[in-house]
Amino acid sequence: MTIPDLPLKTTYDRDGFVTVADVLTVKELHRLRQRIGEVARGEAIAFPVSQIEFEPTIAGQTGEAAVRKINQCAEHDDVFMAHAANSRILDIVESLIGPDIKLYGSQCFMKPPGGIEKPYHQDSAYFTIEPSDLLTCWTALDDATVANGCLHVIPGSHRGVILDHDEPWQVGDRMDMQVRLDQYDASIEVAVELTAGSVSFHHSRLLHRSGANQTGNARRGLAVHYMSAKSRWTHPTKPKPHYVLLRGQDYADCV
Ligand SMILES: O=C(O)CCC(=O)C(=O)O
Repeated sequence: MTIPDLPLKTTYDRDGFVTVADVLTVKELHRLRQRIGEVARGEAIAFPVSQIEFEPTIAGQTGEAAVRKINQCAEHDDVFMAHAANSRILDIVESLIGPDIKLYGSQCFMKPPGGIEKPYHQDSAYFTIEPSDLLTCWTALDDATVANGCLHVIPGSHRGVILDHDEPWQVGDRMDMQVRLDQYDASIEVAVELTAGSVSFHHSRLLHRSGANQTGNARRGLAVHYMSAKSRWTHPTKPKPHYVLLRGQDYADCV
C-alpha cells in the first residue's frame, strides 16, 4: 500500500477525497473480480437477482457485459462483506471518520464497454442519515481511466450544502436526478484515475460523476459506504434498517 505524503485526513478535509495506491493484494483483487463475475452472470445462486441493474443502452445482450450495477453486494455476499471489513481499509476509514464505523451500503459499478455516464451528484442527496458526513471507499477492480469512465470530482465541494438534485436524467426507462450545471464550477474538475487495486475515498457531499466507457474493456469499481456509528436515521416514514457494526462500538438512539 502506498500512502501519500500529506496526512490522509488533511487532504480529505481540504479536498473531500483522497487516493491510496495498491491497497488490495493481488489475491484479494483476483477474488473480488472472480466473485463479481459470478454474481453478474447469475452463477451465485443465493445472490438476489433483484439487486442487479442492466445498462439501458446495451440492448439484446445478457450476462456480465450488460450489467450496469450490482446493489448491496456486501449485505448479500461474504466475499464482499470481507472486503468491506478489510482491516487495511478500515484503518484508513477510522483515520478519516473516527473509530466507530458502520456499513451504510455497498454497490459495484460495472461500467461495461458502452456503459453510460453517471452525471454530477452528491451521495448524501440519496442517504437519509445525519450528519451528512459519510465516506465512500471506491476500489478500482480494473485500471480506471478517463477513457473508460473513471470518477471525476469537484475538489472542496463537500464543504458546501446538499444541493438540489432537480435536473432530470434519463437512465433507460427510468428517471434519476442530477445537480444543475450552474451549481458548480466544472472548470476545477479533477479526474481520479486509479490502477486496479487502488482506492479513492470520497465525502458524501463531494460532487462527483463518472464518464461513459469508450473502451472495449469493463471499468469495474466497488463502492462501500461507511458511516460513524454515532449517525442518526432521518427518514420520515421508512423504518431504520439494521446496519452492521464493522469496528468500535454501538450507541443508543443512533444508527
Ligand atoms: O463508479 C461509478 O460509475 C459511479 C460511482 C459513484 O457515483 C459513487 O461511488 O458514488
